Amino acid sequence: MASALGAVAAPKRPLNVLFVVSDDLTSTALGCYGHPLVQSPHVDSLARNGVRFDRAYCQYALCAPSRASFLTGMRPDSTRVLTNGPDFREFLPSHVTMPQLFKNNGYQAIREGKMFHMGVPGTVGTDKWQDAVSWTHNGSPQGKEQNSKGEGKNLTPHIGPGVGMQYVKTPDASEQADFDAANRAIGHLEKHRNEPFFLGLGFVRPHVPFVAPSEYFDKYPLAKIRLAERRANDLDDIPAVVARTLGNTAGNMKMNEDQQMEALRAYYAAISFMDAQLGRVLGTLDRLGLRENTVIVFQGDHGWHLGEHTFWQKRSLMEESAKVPLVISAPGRKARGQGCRALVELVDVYPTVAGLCGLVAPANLEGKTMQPLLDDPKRAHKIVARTQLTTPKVDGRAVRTADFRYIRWKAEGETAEELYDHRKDAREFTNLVNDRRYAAELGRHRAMVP
Ligand SMILES: [Ca+2]
Repeated sequence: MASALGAVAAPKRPLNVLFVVSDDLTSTALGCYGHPLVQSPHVDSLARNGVRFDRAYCQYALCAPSRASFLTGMRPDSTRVLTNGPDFREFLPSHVTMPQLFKNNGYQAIREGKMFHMGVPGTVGTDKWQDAVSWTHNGSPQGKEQNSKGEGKNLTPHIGPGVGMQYVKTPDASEQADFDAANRAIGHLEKHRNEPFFLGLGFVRPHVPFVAPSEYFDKYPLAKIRLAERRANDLDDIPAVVARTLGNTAGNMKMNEDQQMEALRAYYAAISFMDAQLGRVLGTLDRLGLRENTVIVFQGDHGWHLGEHTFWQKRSLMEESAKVPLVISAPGRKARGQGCRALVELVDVYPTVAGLCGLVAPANLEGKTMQPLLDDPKRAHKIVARTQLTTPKVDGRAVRTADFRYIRWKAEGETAEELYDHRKDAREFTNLVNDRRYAAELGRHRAMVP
């Protein structure tokens, strides 16, 4: 009997989700995060329509463990995926993943591209690790990767595909997995526009090999590219275990400064190409009138060093490797075009997306919803963000608090520590662990590491 209260409210349309992950993308190389050169207009436009998280951290600074974590909503110690080999189902056979929760609630749960781990370039185009039970559609677009036609070079000829700093300027986009992934995503949006969907769209760029059409390289003249700020003796206070963990990605990967600038140009080109594919998908959402009914998440899987401390790529516990780009644009939320300084973790994404769509997430998730930050980005959220690198030989654990980064390494019976004061040393040049003035902060941070 609704007549006394007027018209019965129309049933609320369920919100859709567009969940986009870009592989090996660091926030430091995006326009909306302040990079002076990189052109990322579509990520930037998403940030103008939502909240840009300025202090978002991955839980593991490597692809498979990080993805297993944020897609299950569990920390790496719980998923037990600590390398690029295992499938999380070995350890969590009945856990409900983020896409699976949507599938179980009647959504089309569509995957195109790399969501769970996919070796790049080795297993691009395969379904290995993609957890078929999580999806109603499981798509793995293929790409020619380093075998694409065009002019290419490996700036690190002693290192092969997957880690080597190899690039290809290709004449067109047609052979690329990300181009095909966007085409397929557009097709899914057109087909499923009238039913609820969770569309997981995984771009493999800017992961090496840096393959992009030539026009994206042309956006970045070498004369405009700047190397990371470096300081004499910076490495003297970094524990030796760090270089061992990085392996062949330390020591500038043996690239000279000219080669490093070429590497940066190729990385930026790969970002702008990926961004253009994102733009095609966002344009389709607008064309179909789906934007007002779709939660959009854009994120990386971990950070990436661009030569800071002579390090490249990931697998460190420094700020550039732990911090990720994260932008959330959600219908009806109050904050628009704001940056959020609260500490957040990728493990928080699953409960946030589920909550925004009114779904009840599993009780054992280990993150905390960020929904309040989408209305008021100045709210507090967490006092600590955790990142780990815990292999059988090395146990590395980092905590990021409002003002500090603390890292504890245990390897071969030895313990080493790092403490950086972000109030005066955002680039983490000076390890304060032996500075007596910081004894109290050191003790406070030590107590946060299990
Ligand atoms: Ca240093």
